[in-house]
Amino acid sequence: MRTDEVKRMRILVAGGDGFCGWPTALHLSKRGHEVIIVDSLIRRKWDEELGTQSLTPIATLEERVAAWKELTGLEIPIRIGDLTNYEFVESVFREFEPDAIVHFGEQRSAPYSMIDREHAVFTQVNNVVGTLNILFAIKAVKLDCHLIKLGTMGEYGTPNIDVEEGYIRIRHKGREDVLPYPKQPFSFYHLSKVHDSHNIMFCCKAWGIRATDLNQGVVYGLWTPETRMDERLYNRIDYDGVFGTALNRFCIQAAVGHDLTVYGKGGQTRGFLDIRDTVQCIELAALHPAEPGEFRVFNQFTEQFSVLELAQRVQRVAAEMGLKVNIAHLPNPRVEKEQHYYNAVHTKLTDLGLKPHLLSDDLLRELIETAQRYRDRVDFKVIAPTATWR
Ligand code: NAD
Ligand code: USQ
Repeated sequence: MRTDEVKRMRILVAGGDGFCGWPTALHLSKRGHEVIIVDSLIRRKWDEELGTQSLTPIATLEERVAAWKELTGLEIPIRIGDLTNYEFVESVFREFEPDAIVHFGEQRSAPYSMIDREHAVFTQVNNVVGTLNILFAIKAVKLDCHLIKLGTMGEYGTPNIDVEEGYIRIRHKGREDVLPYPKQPFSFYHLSKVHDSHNIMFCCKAWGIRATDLNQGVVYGLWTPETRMDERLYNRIDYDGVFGTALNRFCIQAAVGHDLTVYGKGGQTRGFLDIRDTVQCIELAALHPAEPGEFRVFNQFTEQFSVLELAQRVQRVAAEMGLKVNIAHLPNPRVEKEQHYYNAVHTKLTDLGLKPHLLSDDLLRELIETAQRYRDRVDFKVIAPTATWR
């Protein structure tokens, strides 16, 4: 589809101040959609709680959207509020009447959810109640609004058979059915996504809601064409032991001379994707909505890697840049398989037209260079993992 042929939609981006939500909101706005951001700004408070900050300096949400307007003439209204407050969610729905809601607005760190009972309960209440409120607001205000929900590949765990896209055909005692793929999530956070999936599936069946569950892999990278336009549009990138994710952490560690923190053997294999593909996938899902009553599941990642493979690749690229980097095998703070079979299907987004940005040495080099530029903002004390699963 050419840019000038794109259907203009009203899209509500919940969690639009976060790592995936901010670049997505800008991309959708640039592509001509009418975008509104809803966020409670709680992610910025978790940084304060954990004594950390984004590697890159980030402007306030108000400064971000003002800069966007100044640079492009495009307006992105913002509404600050908590998705667990139903009156707030319904009022935003009544005001904006979205064609689609992209729901990024959850607590997304597995380690954060494993800190203690309080953080586990908070994560599940925040995520499950927020999603339920969105489902009820869709039912009350605009039943044909397409819910595009960020799920996670971690809902499936690492079974010893191929992971299918949401559903699996099972033959049992001479009968056959297509059933939701079995879930073996890795943490209380990943469990919250499973609970969400079940609630959404039920509402699709009961009320005829249309929904797409995007089981996203680990996102890496930082820059999109829009976020690099101006310092006030910079995206956040996490490197700490609670919110930082594997590949981004390794690049930042390489830049500041910290050993690469591989947990255990490092054979843990996951699906990964570039942040530029996250924004592309969201737009593809929005332009091709699920049918009324359909609970559609896409596996949103582009390549599989083991953690050790990624650490070795970062080590090689860093060496080419003249940086000597060691790989440390830390005792694994998590309970997970460190060597296992993994093969996950991911064809549905490609069928819709996804043109993936596969992992390149150039991207790793650029991430390492970005981290070198902001090395003064890196606090070595927050790099080690602190939350344990046991
Ligand atoms: P993030 O923490 O950077 O952003 C989430 C945003 O949601 C934050 O701005 C936060 O303030 C907001 N938020 C959280 N709870 C809220 C609430 N109750 N009300 C209003 N706003 C709330 O996370 P991210 O990395 O951008 O992830 C976005 C989504 O994508 C999450 O649902 C996450 O589970 C999913 N996801 C992320 C990754 C990844 O690697 N980052 C991978 C797979 C899936
Ligand atoms: N790991 C290391 N060293 C590190 C960090 C992580 O070895 O320094 C390992 C972990 O043990 C795990 C794997 O790398 O085996 C992935 O961990 P991660 O922290 O990069 O990602 P994860 O906890 O799975 O969570 C992230 C996002 C989450 C999203 C998920 C997608 O924070 O929101 O849902 O990726 S997925 O992994 O597909 O479930």
